[in-house]
Amino acid sequence: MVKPDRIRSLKEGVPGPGPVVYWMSRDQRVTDNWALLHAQRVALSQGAPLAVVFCLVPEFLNGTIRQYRFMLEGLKGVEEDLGGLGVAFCLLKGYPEKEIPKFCHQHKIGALITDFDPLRLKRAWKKAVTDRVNIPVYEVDAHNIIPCWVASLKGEYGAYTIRPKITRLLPAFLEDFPAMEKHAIPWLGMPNRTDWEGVEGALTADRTVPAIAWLSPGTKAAKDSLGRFIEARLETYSRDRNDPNRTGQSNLSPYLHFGQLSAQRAALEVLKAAVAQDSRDAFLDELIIRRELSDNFCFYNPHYDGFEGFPDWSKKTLTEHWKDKRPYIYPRDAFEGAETHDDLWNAAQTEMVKKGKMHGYMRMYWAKKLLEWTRSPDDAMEIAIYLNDRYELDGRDPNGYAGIAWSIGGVHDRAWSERNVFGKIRYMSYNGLKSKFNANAYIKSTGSL
Ligand code: FAD
Ligand code: FO1
Repeated sequence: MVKPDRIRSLKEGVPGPGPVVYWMSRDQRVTDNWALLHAQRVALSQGAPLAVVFCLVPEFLNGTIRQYRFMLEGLKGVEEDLGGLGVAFCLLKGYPEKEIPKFCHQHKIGALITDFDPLRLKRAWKKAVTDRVNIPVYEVDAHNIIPCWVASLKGEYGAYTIRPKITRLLPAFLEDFPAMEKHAIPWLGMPNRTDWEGVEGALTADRTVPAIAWLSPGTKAAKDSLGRFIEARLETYSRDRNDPNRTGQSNLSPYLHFGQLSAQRAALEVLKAAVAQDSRDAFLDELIIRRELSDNFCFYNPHYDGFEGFPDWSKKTLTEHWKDKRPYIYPRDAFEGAETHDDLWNAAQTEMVKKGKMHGYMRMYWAKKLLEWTRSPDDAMEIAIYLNDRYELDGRDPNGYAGIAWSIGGVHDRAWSERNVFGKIRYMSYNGLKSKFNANAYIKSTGSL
C-alpha cells in the first residue's frame, strides 16, 4: 500500500478501462519505487495491464553524452527488471508534451501515473501533458522520504528549520518498501524490446564530454556501491568526507540523481549498519535533510537558478557590492579550461571535467570563487550552473541549484562579516582550504598542472 500522502492528483477523474501507464522520469528503477507501486495498485484495481513509459528528450538542461550514456545504461536494466515482472517497457523519443498524450490516446490508457520532480522544466512537461489527456493523472513523490508537499508548505530558511519537521515525520514515512508483484494481466500488442543501439546512435547530445568509466550505472551497481560504502567507509564518514584526498564520500549522487537508487533504501540500509553514531548521523543528515531541503527550495522558489531566488538580505548586500572591484575577472571558457591563477580552483574544475564528479567540499570553494572572479552575481550563477550541469554526472538536479545558490547567494545560510564583492555572503579562502587538507596532494591527484 502506498501512503496516500505520497500521491497527489494532477487531474481528477475515474480511471478508464484501458491499461495503466507509469510515465517514468526522475525515479529510474523498478524496486523501491512508490510511483511504480502505485501504478500497479491502480492497474490491479482495474484488472488492467501495466506499462512503464520513458520519454527520451533530445536535450535536457545541458546534459551531454556523459550523462545520457549513464542514464541509458540504467534504463536497459529497468527494461530487464520489468520484463521479469510481466510489465511492458516502452521508450518514446521526443518531447513529452507531444509523445505522452499521443501514446495515451493511441493505446486508450485508463490512467497515468508519474514521479515528482520540482524542476521548472519537468513541471512544464506535466502541465502540458495533463492539459492534453482526459484521464486521471497522479503524481507520486518517489524521490523523497517525506513527500515534498508534506515536509513543509513553504520554502524553508535552512536545514535548521526543515530538520525538526522532517525528523518528526520520519517514523511514519521511513518505512520499508513492499515488493512489486508479478503482473498477471499481460499487455498484448506492446512494442517488443527497445533497440538500444539505435537509441544511442540517434542521440544528438553533445559528444565532446566523454562518458566516464569509474562508476558502473544501474540499480544493481548502485546497491553494490551502497553496500561497499556502508561496509568500508561509512564508519569514517564524519572524519573523511571533507578531505578531497580521501574517498570519504559515498559517491551515490549519480545513482540518486537518476533515481537508480532510492534515498529511502539507502537510509534504511545505513540505519541497520553498526557504525559510529557520529558518522551515521552526519551521513543521514546530508542524505535526508540536505537533499530534501533542496527539493523544498526548488519546489517553492520559482527562481531557484537565479539571483532573484536569493533571500532579501543577500540580494541587498550583493547589490551594495555589485560594483566592487574584482581581484580577477575571467570569461567562461577560462573557467571551463581551468585557466585561472588559482591552482586549487583549477584542480577542482579539472576533477569535474575529467571525473564527472567534483568533491563535495571543493564545490563550495569552486562556486564561491566564481562570485569573486566574475563581473556580477548574475554572471557567476550562469557560469556555475552551465559548468555544473555540463560536466557533473549528478548535475541538472535540485541539489545543484540549491548548492550553487547557497555558495553564491547565501540561500539556506546566514549573513557573515562584510567584505569586498561578497558583502555578507560566507567567504572561503585559499589559505583556509590549505589549512584543512593537503592541497598539493589534491592538485597533483587531479592532474590539473
Ligand atoms: P555524500 O557526502 O556521500 O552524501 C550522500 C548524499 O547526500 C548525496 O548523494 C546527496 O544526495 C546528499 N547530499 C550531500 N551533500 C549535500 C548537499 N550539500 N546538498 C544536498 N544534498 C546533499 N549535488 C548533486 O546531487 N548534484 C549537483 O549538481 C550538485 N551541485 C552542487 C554544487 C555546489 C556549488 C555545491 C556546494 C553542492 C552541490 N551538490 C550537488 C551537493 C553535494 O556537493 C553533492 O550532493 C555531493 O558532493 C555528492 O557526492 P556524494 O553522493 O558522494 O555525497
Ligand atoms: N528525464 C526524462 O524523463 N527524459 C529524458 O530524456 C531525460 C534526460 C536526462 C538527461 C540528463 C539528466 O541529468 C537528466 C535527464 N532526465 C530525463 C531527468 C532526470 O531523470 C531527473 O529526473 C532530473 O534531472 C532530476 O530532477
